[in-house]
Amino acid sequence: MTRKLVAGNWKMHGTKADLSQIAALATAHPAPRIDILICPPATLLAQAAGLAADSAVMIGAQDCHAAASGAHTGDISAPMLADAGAGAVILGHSERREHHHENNELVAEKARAAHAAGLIAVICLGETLAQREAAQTLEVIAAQLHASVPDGSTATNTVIAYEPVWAIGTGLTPTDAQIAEVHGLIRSLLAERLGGAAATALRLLYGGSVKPANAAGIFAIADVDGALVGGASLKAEDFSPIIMTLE
Ligand code: G2H
Repeated sequence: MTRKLVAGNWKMHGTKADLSQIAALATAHPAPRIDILICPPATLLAQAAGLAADSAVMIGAQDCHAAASGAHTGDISAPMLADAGAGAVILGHSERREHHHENNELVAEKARAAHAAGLIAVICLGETLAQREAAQTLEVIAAQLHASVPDGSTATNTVIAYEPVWAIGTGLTPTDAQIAEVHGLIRSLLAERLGGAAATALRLLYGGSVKPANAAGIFAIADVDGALVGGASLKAEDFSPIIMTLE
């Protein structure tokens, strides 16, 4: 059976003092039965990776450029992230789609770059509240999946995170049925694209206001293989109970 994955997205939070949270997680979960990923800001990547080396905690990044190198002031490439010790990179998060105008095609290019650098691409999909209210959720997710996930994606190099935009950082979560419906759609579309075995093995995470109090319920939903956690990943005392729900 595929190992579940609990991933933490620190977003633009954290300074060197917060590296102690990663050390605490590594100590608290020396041999977890699931995979644990923490994605701190790029400034902390190398130090975090050094701290987490020889532990069960994988370190990842929150974005990468699609090119391997070049005149791109302020950007960081996938090979640079790998060089800093990252094993994964979050791509197409709704905050980047909205505030950095990233579209599906750019997300796919970045995912190709991540794969080429040996990184796991954690590709985010999600509908806005307006799209859900207009009953467009399934078509939006299908279109995002089709165009954001590049050929060459496998269960080993790719994770899909379903994050309804209206549930991010708001405290709102969809109903179990709403999550199951979207995850089921993603699984069946992946089966058409990659074949049944790969689609079954590829991890589908739910993200959006996951916290210790709702984690067990979310993990019990069909086709949910873990979570992408924002606010509740910043402190080991919050993140650890979410991990323990699956251990
Ligand atoms: C969604 C999630 C992590 P939060 O963005 O990617 O954040 O758990 O704070 O809603």
